[in-house]
Amino acid sequence: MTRRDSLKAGAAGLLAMLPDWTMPALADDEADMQFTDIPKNFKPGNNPGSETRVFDIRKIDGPFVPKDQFFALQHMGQPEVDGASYRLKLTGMVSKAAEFSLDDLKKMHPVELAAGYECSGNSPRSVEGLCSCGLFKGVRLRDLLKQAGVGAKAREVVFFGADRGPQEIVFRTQTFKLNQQFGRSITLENAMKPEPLLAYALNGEPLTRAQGFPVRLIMPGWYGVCNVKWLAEIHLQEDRFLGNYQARWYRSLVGVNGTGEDNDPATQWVENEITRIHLKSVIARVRKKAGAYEVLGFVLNDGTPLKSVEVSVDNGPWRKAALASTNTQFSWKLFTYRWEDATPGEHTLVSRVTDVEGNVQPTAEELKRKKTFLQDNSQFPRKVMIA
Ligand SMILES: Nc1nc2c(c(=O)[nH]1)N[C@H]1C(S)=C(S)[C@@H](COP(=O)(O)O)O[C@H]1N2
Ligand SMILES: [Mo]
Repeated sequence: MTRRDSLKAGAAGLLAMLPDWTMPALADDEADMQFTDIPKNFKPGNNPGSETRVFDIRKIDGPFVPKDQFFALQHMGQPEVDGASYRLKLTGMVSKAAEFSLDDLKKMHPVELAAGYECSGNSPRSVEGLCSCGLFKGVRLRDLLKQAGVGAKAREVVFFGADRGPQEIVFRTQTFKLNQQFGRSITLENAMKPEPLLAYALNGEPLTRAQGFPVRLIMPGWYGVCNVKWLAEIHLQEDRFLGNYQARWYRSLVGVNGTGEDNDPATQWVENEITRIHLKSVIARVRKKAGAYEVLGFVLNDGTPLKSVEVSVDNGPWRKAALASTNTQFSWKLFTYRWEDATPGEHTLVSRVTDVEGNVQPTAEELKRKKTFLQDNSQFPRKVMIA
């Protein structure tokens, strides 16, 4: 099932979401205000018959999303991998081909890292629910590579999942449909940075099957597709890897310069890989609290420090939101805005984030030059009813 098919299956109304989602208890004078912009067919949570799980961002309750609410997405189903016989293979341009059992990995120096990420297809269409933040534990990718010894010619590190299925391979006028493993790659330079993690635990527990048991890659600050689940093999090579989910299915097509019209000779059409998360903020919840309304949201980005998050009410001036003290470089960054003068009725709220390098979250209008729907980091105006 493709990601879009599974979203469609969810939208088709495969029964209701499971009712056992824990809601944090609210104090007597607290209440969550209703969003009036949520599509009627929006079904977060576990939909029977679908392995896709959309996180309900109204339920954010702290820095980490519990494992049974953590969003889940994959292209070819969730393979069941046996932890006892599991071996992570290192192949290609390594000094010596190596295999690591789960115990081997757990004996190596462990690292804990908070990582928030989203699917590059996350957007208002799914009420921005294809994202989560968790505390991952594992070993540094570079520790493993150093242990195996990187060959002098190696430039590219390819990650294969245990999941496989038919993939379309287009060559000029021919289309082949062949059985392929899920694969993604990064450069050796990125692989040797301290961040990439081979994770075996989330929020203090072993990964679940949905999360890529027993081991997955976590690329902090990168889009979800880079975080290869059910990691089976790491292959080192000299040339670029051009697998379907690296080079074709996941890419952006954006017009730069000129007018951006299809036939404008001054516009260049640029195709890029999907790698680092584009700066985004989202309003997730509005809660009546202590005589005012608390607007809560999150930011996802590539780890660049933030300059500001601002909120505008009914097209009014931008006002500064406060960033939570629990935020870390690669976590999602929670923010709150204290809305003092809310009046009964429907209002439009929107947030905008700016980082220290001067990147500003664009409006939907400003993103119109992107032909492909991936990397929609546009400002998301929310409609909320103050009771
Ligand atoms: N092996 C494998 N890893 C995968 C995928 C996949 O289909 N197979 N899907 C990717 C995509 S598109 C996303 S958005 C993330 C989702 O991560 P999550 O399930 O932990 O939320 O997993 C990525 N890792
Ligand atoms: Mo994705």
